[in-house]
Amino acid sequence: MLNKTLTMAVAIGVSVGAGSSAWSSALDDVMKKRGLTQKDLLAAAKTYTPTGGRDEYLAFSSGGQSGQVIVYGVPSMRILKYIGVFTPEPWQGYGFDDESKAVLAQGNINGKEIKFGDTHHPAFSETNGEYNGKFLFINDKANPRIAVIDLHDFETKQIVVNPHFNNEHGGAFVTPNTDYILEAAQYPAPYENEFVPLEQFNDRYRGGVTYWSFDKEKGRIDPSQSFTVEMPPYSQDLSDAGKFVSDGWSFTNSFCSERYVGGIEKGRPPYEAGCSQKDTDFLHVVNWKKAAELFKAGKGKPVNGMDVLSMDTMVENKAMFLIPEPKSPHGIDVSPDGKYMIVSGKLDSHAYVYSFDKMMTAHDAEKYEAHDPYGIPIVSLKDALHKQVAVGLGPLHTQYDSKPCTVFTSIYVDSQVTKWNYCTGKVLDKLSIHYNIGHLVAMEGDSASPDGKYLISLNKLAIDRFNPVGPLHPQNHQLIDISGDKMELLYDMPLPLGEPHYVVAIKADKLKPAIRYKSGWNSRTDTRSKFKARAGREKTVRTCDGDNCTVEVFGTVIRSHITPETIEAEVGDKVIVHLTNLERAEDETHGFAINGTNVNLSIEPGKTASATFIADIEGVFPYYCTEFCSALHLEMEGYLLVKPKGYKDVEGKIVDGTTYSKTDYDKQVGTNHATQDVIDSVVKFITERNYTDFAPVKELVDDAVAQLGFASKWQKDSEASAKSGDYQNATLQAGQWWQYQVKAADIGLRAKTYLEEHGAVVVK
Ligand code: CUK
Ligand code: CUA
Repeated sequence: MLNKTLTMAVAIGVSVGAGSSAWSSALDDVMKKRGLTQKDLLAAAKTYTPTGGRDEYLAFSSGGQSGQVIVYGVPSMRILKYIGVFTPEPWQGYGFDDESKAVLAQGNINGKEIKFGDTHHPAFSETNGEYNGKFLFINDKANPRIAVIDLHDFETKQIVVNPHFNNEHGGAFVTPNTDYILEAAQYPAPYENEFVPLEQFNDRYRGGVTYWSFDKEKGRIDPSQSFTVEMPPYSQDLSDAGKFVSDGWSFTNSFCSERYVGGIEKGRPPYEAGCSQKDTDFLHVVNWKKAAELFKAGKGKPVNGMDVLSMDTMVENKAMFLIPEPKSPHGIDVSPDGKYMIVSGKLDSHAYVYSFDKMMTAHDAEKYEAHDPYGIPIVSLKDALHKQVAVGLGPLHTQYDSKPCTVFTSIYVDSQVTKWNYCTGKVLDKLSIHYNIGHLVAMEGDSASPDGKYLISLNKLAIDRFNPVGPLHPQNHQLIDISGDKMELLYDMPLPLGEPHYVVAIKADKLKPAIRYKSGWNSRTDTRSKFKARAGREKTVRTCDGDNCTVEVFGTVIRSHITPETIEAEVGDKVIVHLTNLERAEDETHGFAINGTNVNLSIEPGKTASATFIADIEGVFPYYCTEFCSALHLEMEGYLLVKPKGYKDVEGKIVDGTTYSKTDYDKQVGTNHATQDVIDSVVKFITERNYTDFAPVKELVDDAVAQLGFASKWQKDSEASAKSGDYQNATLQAGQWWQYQVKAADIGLRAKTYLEEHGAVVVK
């Protein structure tokens, strides 16, 4: 088989080489044929990642309306994973296995299953303001929720529903040591779950920020230690937490501080007009450390099971004040040293740089210009402002460079990125992007020590950048080189999965994802599964309580079979299938799918996953492995037999479609011995070399040894059958013996190739 493949490859190679459209090996020629310039080649060289190469950064993008997270590498811009978060993701079995259905069910609202999410802002867990690579948090704007993703396996572990808000936008933002995850409301609504007429908007509708307490030991949000700070019914928008000098404070901006209520159908001018009349809105400055103390001292009032700190309590304790900010502000981004906060107004052409020092001087001296209608003191813009810089029309978000005082601001209306200096207020460079940039992300660009290097522009419109695929266009993420004085556009990447808003990018070597699970692992709760099965101990149990019967399967999967190979039930039975993947080998995931049942599992090495369904119609339902895991993957199959109620099994036994004689047996055994010779030669090649110096090879060798162990078990069985003259079983058992040899050979060859490519040396 190997030879055949080789011959084919050579044949293809020859025909390509001989064709008239062949690429020349001369670079000039390729450039000419593809119409590329020197500049293009340089850009390509900066992003191109050769086969087997790795990226320096991993970017985690919100998946917008898909409710997911998209992971891609930088600078290659290769997509590596979609993480199912608020919505089912079939490839990962997320929302299909019982274990992940339980995670999604945590996100039910008023008992109702919510089928989508609108993810906006991912945030890494931090230690002293630095990304620590342990967790990722992301919000759902449509249904105010926050999810916790463990970066150990890139799976969603928890979803919490905000008990006070009916909508949110300003999540998820973390405090510098991940004590709290911030989630700010967007469209004001009453906290209580009841109807309150719009006429009572000013009195009863509220905004706010929820501070979700994160239990770092457990890796989960602890709602019992979380609280909400009540805010006026302005539309709170994004937030950021202070760090270093400003640690303990958080900043949340808002629009529509006009508190305008639309109603175009009743002749009122629309929200759009009413929410943009004033020249300024408000930045909310909150002392969250103080708020946490107040909460712990019992100063909150429970609403829907979680405490709220009222505006009065916050003001009395000097824990909250406001500062005017430019018209319809959007992003707020705290500088790496925590000294400055940059805010941009969508309807202004300036970025505003606030000085933490200045605002605190005014606040400490109680030097306020006024109070808002809710009694919250207002520090004047003048008393808090460090600089106001004209950056372009419609500035939104800002990211920090590794160079001091240098930032990049997205300019939505002008479709540009502006690079500027927030210490001096000088604009340094502008770059056109395509088109209408929203957020932007620099490498570790919102941490305490940004890396610079690359910037990605997350554009709202792609228009003409890609081959047309119908009226709905992909999003366009543009990679920009920011290592020099001038920004240089390198690459366009289409992202076809919802509208990503924000992306965070982390140095890849900070992540240490697992290769396999501990055996029998429930990955969604990170505990040993009660339903773990061991090889040889698989069982199926049918129990009845009156007329209600349950068939429960404790099975296993391993190349290339599912145990059990037959599941029998009667119509109406509840069927629960638990499968444990016995593999230890890297990337040996098995799937499990059954016709007409929505059963679809992804079972990575070590994992135990379960599916529960009602066998509601009688019939024959093949099941199979959905991952092409081995040469005999297609044979990784079985039958669910759903019999009529009270069905009596037919007499007789299964008649084999083909019968085998001693000749067949001898032929199979001959093949097996020849195969063993190949294996022996590979084993010799490996063991003569310093293979133990190569961790991946050691793992492959362990796997191969396990396969050979199975082979010798079947060899013994087949020899015993032959001895008793049962050539039918002897031949089939010899076939199974050979299957394991083939797996061992396959793994051995992979190890051999690895050693050849990585310069292993002969040691004996
Ligand atoms: S938002 Cu979309 S561009 Cu939801 Cu952070 Cu600013
Ligand atoms: Cu397991 Cu295919």
